[in-house]
Amino acid sequence: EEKEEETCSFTVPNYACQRRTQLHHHNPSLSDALTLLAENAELNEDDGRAVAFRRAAAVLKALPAEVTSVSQLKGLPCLGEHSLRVIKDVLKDGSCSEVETTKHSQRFNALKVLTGIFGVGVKTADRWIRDGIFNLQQLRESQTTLNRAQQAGLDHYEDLNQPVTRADADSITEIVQEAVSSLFPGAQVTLTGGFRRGKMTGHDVDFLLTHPEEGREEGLMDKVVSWLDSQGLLLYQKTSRNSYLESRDGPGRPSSNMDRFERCFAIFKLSRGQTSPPAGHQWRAVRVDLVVTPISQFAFALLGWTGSKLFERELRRWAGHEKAMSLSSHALFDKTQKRYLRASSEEEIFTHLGLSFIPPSQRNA
Ligand code: TTP
Ligand code: MN
Ligand code: MN
Ligand code: MN
Repeated sequence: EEKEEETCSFTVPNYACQRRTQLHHHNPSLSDALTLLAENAELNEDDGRAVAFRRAAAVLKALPAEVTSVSQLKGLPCLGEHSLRVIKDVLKDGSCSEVETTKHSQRFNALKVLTGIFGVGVKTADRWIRDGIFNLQQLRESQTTLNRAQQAGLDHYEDLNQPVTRADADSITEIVQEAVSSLFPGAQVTLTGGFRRGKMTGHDVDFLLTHPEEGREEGLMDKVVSWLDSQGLLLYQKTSRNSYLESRDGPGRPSSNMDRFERCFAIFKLSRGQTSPPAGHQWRAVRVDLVVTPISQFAFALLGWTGSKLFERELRRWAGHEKAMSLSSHALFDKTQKRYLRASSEEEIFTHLGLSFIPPSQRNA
């Protein structure tokens, strides 16, 4: 018989962008279980289900104490029937059969390995699986044609699936900083992504480049990339130019969360001294994202590129549903006033949105 537990119930606001979510929290086993199911849904292109699990995981990350009984969760937002069932199982048995089955399924593991190759998305991975390719060896032995990105991804698979450390990120920051300040005096380099949120490891290193005088950022990317290349620091790079002005959807109506800045997806070659390469190696490969923004859009780009991905999604949902505004990494449009709201800092954007400022280290939803 169940004894009436002493229930201290939690309260949590609805949107992740209203909450402070630290990297370390009290419910990792619950959030891990839900995150795995979210990942599986993403790998199967079930975005609705993926977001539902991500939101549920984020609520658990925001709780001020460890959950010991589902009764404590009564009234909390974003916890659907399915998520609650998973939580109940993990609380009772320490694991959930759906999670365990997924974790060990051939399809999940094949999708994980194949999409773990830089340049390979879920559609490609799914097609390969249907052709009987489940792992790297089978891919290498098959006659599959790879594009340049995928070939680089496969060549550097081991390195790129090793976590990038904070020391690596600092080392790359120095390199990029040196390149930018010698080529473009006055231009600024800002570390974004997970490292700006205080993560100790990441899958890549993300940078925003800008110049304090509007327009002076033009040409920055080409120069920096050419210099890096001439120094033998690039194993791969693909630069896309800024398509913001010509885009038909416009800043107020972004068609997706992909932005239109000039950007470079790169694979850096870090030598000993710049990193600790694996035993017996002289260097290691590291993924780096470089993004150039005009200073007028910098605050929006910084907010958009700091993440987490769920935090970003929730900011846009809040803007749209609660404020009749449209937020992108370029701008904030007020649909009621029919005008763009300017901002030169993240704090101003939160103010425009009617939200308390959440610092980067507390955006780990
Ligand atoms: P990521 O580098 O994918 O994620 P991360 O830095 O949070 O985590 P990791 O340690 O695994 O690298 O993306 C960083 C942020 O950039 C994320 O919030 C989403 C945002 N972003 C865009 O705004 N536009 C884009 O086109 C891409 C690819 C990312
Ligand atoms: Mn990143
Ligand atoms: Mn990532
Ligand atoms: Mn990135």
